[in-house]
Amino acid sequence: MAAVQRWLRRLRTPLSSKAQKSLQGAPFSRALHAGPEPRRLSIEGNIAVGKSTFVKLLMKTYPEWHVAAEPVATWQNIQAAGMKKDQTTQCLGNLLDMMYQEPARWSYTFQTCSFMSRLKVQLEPFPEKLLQAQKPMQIFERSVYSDRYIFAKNLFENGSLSDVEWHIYQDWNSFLLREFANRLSLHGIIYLQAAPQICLKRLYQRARKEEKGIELAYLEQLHDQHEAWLVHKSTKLHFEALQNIPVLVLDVNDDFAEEVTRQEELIRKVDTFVKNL
Ligand code: UDP
Ligand code: D5M
Ligand code: MG
Repeated sequence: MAAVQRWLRRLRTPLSSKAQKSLQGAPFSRALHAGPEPRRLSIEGNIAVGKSTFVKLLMKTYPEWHVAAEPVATWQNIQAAGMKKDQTTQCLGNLLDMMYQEPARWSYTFQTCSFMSRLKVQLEPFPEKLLQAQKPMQIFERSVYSDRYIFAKNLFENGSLSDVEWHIYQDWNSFLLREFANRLSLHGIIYLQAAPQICLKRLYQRARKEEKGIELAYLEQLHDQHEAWLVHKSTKLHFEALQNIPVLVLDVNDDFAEEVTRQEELIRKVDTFVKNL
């Protein structure tokens, strides 16, 4: 009984303010990590421009870097909640397909899902190789910021999100981005830039079945959103930390997937860019 009372007393004793400060917002893995804080770099660009191909090239070049891949498979296969691990999982639907089939019905739902799934992937504990790295680097394949300032913004502007949905979205999105800023905000952005026609050609080549109805006009809208945010800097942003992030623009109109010389050229630019982050 005395032991239980001692334990309860200890639980009620407030932490020293120093201890509280050091724990606030610190993920478990970071609390154990004494080295430099990882730099967070997002790879941005239009649909099918070559982000996943480029991320593979980065991994080959910098195996010590850690990638948070875009969780497309999660969107293609929405699982019933509350299933135990050993139970056969039940697919409730392909939300990526549903959004492209009926944008006005599913775009808002898609934004909640894409945001949450990116958050989960990007907040995962750091793997050992990152904790050991001299200059740890986390690569995000797209970010919670492009969700908002490219896709959600565009879906609102083209009428797929209503005024009410856009307002509610921005409200929770701003709140959560502020809450998680110390683990999500970016130190740099690599923008893979190519003409929408080139992206459409690559999109057809990739032949993801959900995307077969995508038209050039949609890729042009997304291209303009990227240019406004990352090149002309005319997009209104709501987070101070997002205002002055260094952006490396890489022209990938020419094929790099199979071109070693082109890949070397791109990696040289990445190397210089990350040295200064
Ligand atoms: N691709 C290509 N040349 C390039 C880059 C990509 O032919 O220089 C092809 C790639 O093999 C794939 C398609 O374009 O079939 C889309 O690339 P990825 O999936 O990497 O694009 P993402 O949508 O991730 O940006
Ligand atoms: O594939 C990602 C696919 O998912 C592509 O069809 C765009 C779509 N996507 C990604 N994020 C969003 C948001 N936030 N809203 C709507 N659609 C989205 P990629 O490999 O990038 O071509
Ligand atoms: Mg991809």
